[in-house]
Amino acid sequence: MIKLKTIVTSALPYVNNVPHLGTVVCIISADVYARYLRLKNENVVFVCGTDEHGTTAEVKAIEEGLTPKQLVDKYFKIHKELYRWFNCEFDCFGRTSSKDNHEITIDIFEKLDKNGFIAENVVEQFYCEKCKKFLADRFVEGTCQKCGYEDARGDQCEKCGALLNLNELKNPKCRICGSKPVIKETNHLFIDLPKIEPELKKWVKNSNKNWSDNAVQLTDAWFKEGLKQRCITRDLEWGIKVPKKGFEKKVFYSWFDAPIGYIGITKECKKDWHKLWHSKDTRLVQFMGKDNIPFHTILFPSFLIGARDDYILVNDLSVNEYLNYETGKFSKSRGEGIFCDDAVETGIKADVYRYYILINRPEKADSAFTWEDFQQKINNELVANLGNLVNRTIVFINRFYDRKVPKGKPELNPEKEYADIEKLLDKIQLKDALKSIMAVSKLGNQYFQEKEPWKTKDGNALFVLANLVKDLAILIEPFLPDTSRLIFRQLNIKPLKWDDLGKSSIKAGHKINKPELLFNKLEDKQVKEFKERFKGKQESKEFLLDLKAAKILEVKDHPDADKLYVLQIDLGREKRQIVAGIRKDYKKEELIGKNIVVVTNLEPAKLRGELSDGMLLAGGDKDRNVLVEAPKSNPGEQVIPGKIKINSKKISFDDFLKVKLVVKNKKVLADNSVLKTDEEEISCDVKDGSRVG
Ligand code: B3M
Ligand code: ZN
Repeated sequence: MIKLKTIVTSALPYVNNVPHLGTVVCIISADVYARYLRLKNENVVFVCGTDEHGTTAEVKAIEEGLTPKQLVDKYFKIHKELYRWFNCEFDCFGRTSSKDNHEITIDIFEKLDKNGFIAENVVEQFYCEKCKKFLADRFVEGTCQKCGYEDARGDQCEKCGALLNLNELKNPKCRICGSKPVIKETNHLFIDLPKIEPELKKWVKNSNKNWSDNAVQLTDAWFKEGLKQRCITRDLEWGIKVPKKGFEKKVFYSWFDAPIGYIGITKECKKDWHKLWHSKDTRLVQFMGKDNIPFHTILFPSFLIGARDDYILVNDLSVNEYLNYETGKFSKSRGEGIFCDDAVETGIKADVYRYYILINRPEKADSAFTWEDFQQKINNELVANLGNLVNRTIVFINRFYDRKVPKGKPELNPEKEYADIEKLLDKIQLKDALKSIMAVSKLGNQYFQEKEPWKTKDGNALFVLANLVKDLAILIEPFLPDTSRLIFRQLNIKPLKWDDLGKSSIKAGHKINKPELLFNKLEDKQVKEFKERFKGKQESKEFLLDLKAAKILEVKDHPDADKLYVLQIDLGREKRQIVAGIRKDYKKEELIGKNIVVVTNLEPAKLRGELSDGMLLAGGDKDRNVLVEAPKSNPGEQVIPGKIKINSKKISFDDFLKVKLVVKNKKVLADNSVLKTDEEEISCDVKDGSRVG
């Protein structure tokens, strides 16, 4: 008999930020399910990774002064490490920017094209004449005509949610250079969904699927509206180049190569990837957040159907709603909410976060992380129920029976409960399954109260309880893997499998280990402290200056001013000319090749006829200006004081003067925080208290 294989995927997170707790809901859910299948000795490949293309990465790269490649490398590492901390056990964790994914994306595109499912259309688009490029989605900003919000992006207004057409964005501005773009025509490629629609509809109707309600409803709604052609190309540099004549300057829309990334990532790590993705004995189970539904039920299946290459299509689809923070949304720029790196720093165990996320798993509606609720769930459920049962069972066998499990006969027979939990897990109803497991633990505690072994030293009861604790260690493994290991260690047996549920695996005379606490209570004091720590800067004071590290490339004397130099500098993504009054302080040769710090968002000005597009920072002694230097930082790297939001809009010189930059212990401070890049703290070799400007 051929054994069924299951590919479990979790939506690939964008890789432009540190993930927050809401981001891991989907990944942890997929992890629970994959672990459950492994526990049943099923053949499973759990695939996840990072979604690295698209405007989000390119825009963030500009903000951080990195190239897109540097940016995704940086965040890929962060994501990977954090998910490992959360005990997510991937079989493959890869990246959509990998060579394998490039190849498969191009292959699927060429097949779609050959089969007549790619259309070419002319569209109107913003074009920046200064940057000489078409501005994709987030590269244009302006005022939303619908609600008046001033920071709306080219494709969508974040405030009112409206999808914006070109003419609905007032005062459009190029996000790179700030100038006003023009509207120009350009050709784009579209996937011809109306042509694939009949086959797609048939598949949706006929195949045997287990989709959550929200997925079924949304997909129906799309069909009711009627499918339209959708653009799959973008004018960006970062992405998978479109292999078609006339489109050399374009890349694929990230939602084209991202779902194909599941296949690309499998190829990165599994030799038999092709068979896995083509065999009728493979079941595909996909986890995602609600905004990803149509990409997984309409678009991705259409790419695969249209390629006519016998790829498997999704069977089960599990969609979660959002997890918010306290009364609002997580926001890194406001410092609001608990992000995954913060979670690590709290010293609270990964399993405890997993428990909270899963017992509150937003399945039918959004839910919110609140510290009070977190505390309650830890103290009343983990500590008082599961932790307590395991602990007192181990303690009393240690105390009364010299660690040896006493003789006994099974008495509690929770077979029905176990069967129900299995059914729930098979249907991917993770929250209910976890609740039922906690109910089994509660049953154990009630039994304990009835038998009173602390008084009676009832050996039979302790035998029964030891085996129940063993069952709980099995049941809880997919949800709380560290806890499961810790229970098995105290029982002094190897981790068991799903099949061992209900068996009296722990025999009389077996010697167990000493007790260890599974969970710690969360105290009021801690709750107060964490709430304060993660409440965010509500007034959201942003740092006015956009400071970047820069390398001096060229120095010339100013033709009309004997105190000034005209410098050409490298800012990573761009070169600029600035004028600086440091001629009496430095020789030209001393300056060339130096890494300095430059204010990059000043309005450009002419100084005695020479353009100065930025200003270098120097600290002032009475008789000498000393450059602020960043020797270890790459040109273009952002220089910031602490964890603060950067303003990228242009400012006037008067605005600049509002920011107080001073030197203390040879370090440059803004608002009492040391300026830094990822590489170093910024210093200036002048005496304490000197102003920098
Ligand atoms: N990166 C969207 C998101 O993180 C997107 C998912 C891709 S799954 C192929 O919400
Ligand atoms: Zn521009």
